[in-house]
Amino acid sequence: MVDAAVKIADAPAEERELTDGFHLVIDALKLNGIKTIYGVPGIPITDFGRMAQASGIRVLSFRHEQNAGYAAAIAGFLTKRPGVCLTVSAPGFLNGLTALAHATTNCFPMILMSGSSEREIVDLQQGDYEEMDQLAIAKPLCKAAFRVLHAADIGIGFARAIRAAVSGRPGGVYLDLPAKLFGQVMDAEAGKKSLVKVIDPAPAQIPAADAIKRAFDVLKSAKRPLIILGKGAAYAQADDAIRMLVEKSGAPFLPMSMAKGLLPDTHPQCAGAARSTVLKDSDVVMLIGARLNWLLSHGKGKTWGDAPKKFIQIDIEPKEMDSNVEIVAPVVGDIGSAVSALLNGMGANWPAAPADWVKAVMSKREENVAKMAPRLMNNNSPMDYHGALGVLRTIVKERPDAIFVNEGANTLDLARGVIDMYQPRKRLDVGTWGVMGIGMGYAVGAAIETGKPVLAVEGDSAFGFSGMEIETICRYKLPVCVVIFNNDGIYRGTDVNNVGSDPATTVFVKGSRYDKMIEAFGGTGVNATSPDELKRAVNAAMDSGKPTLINAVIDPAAGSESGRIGNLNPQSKLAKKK
Ligand SMILES: Cc1ncc(C[n+]2csc(CCOP(=O)(O)OP(=O)(O)O)c2C)c(N)n1
Ligand SMILES: [Mg+2]
Repeated sequence: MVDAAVKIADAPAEERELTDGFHLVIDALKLNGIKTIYGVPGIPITDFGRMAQASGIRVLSFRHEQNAGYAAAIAGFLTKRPGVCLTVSAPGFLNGLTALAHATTNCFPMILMSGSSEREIVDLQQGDYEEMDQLAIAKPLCKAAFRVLHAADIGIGFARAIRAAVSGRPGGVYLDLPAKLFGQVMDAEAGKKSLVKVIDPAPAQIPAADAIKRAFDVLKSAKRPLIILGKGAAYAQADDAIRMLVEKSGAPFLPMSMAKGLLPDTHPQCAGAARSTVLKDSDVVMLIGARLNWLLSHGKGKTWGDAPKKFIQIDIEPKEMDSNVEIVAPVVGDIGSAVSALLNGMGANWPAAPADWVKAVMSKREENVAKMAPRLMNNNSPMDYHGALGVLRTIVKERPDAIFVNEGANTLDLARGVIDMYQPRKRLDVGTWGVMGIGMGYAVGAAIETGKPVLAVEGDSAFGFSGMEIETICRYKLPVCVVIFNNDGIYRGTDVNNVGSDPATTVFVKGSRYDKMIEAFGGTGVNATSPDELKRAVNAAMDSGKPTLINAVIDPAAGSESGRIGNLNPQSKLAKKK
């Protein structure tokens, strides 16, 4: 029987049991194992949220849909099931849409489920409450978009949405739920039959045998092999097979940001601290769930050196191949299946990567690590990035289980380099777009989905995009410790506007005390001015599991423009005005 079936007072004599759109949506979600919804209530989905909560689904209410959307997006990454975001029509939908586009760009499965206004009025553009043709607007920004007009189609609508989100290359799906749908009544038995439990939503995609052989031949020919792990490899949850493949190959590996920890950054083959060397000097590069986009300089140019390269690429999406440079050994398939096929084929006598190459990479790595070490031990006050990150690095080492959320410019780039990760899917950050604003949404999503403590290290600008969600964190009593690297601004807090009295465009109120914000909601606020203070405060927060916000005072002059990617800023050829 449908859980939520009701007997309606004016039912015909035989007292048919009835259900409606509200309950069918709930039943469709539950049938498919979706246990959590992230959203913001309002017309026409307030009652739906209440009923979903009453039915046992966890419904987390945010202060802004974008943050709920980011929580859903990261839930998708962490669980391989679509994270669900629920919004009201027009403005709520638009607020959630950025996160849906972000999920699609990052290949995270997510469903944005928005209430919408009366179709007849919207389509005639007669000015309905929150009128907007949401389906048309969502379509180009996600993997698939559907609208359900009839209660009897809810089952199929959700089946299509779930399958579209998780199968093949995962991504965002929009599901348009008009207000009228929720109240539509139908026979409970027919309603139950109309629901679909999606069977094998993300079927394995086995790579072709000749593609695997081609990959072997190329890999075998390598004198200086390199394996690059992308967040697709982390998503795949094929951790053991990936580790075995890397170890069997003996090749240095380079983890992209969110693939850090798939193998520990301290692993003897990790080339994270010798990135420029391995990119330049390698001759065969095997990409596993990593794309040759801007983050890898499109696989060409100065970063990649002059020596010819051969690329092997493992990706589920055939269109990814040759997107930037020629891929001599494309392996199209899901990462788990592809890596297993490679591993099986390698057999017992696979020759390890040439020792001189591995040694050269490792000595470069040691040199770079040694160069960095003293900077991480300084106890300056105000802190510089390295002093602050030095203590956080130790804390993460001691608490490898915790989720590490990270955004900002310098705060991001330097933390990525300094902080070693030890377990898969523990580092969550700005992703493909380098977007600011994921912080608190990711923190909530990660805490809810994993039950693990979260340490979010945020630039003061980055934090501002989602800062109001510290109320959400306090309300749900989540074990989240937010550390704000407060350097009084975007990149630096030292810019001066020489014309007029307005502050420069990149600076904020000097000496802001972000820690006081969380106290308004009953959380713990700490102002930390030295690495020692920071260490004490973070350890106390992680031990207590209580919502905490630490204002880490960073020297406003310490950062650099745009962190590590200042080269992407266009330059004016005209002389700067005095
Ligand atoms: C949505 C969005 N808006 C704007 C930007 C441009 N942007 C890149 S980094 C950044 C903030 C950097 O400052 P902060 O977070 O304080 O880090 P810091 O470099 O100061 O450590 C901004 C606004 C962006 N990446 N995403
Ligand atoms: Mg800053």
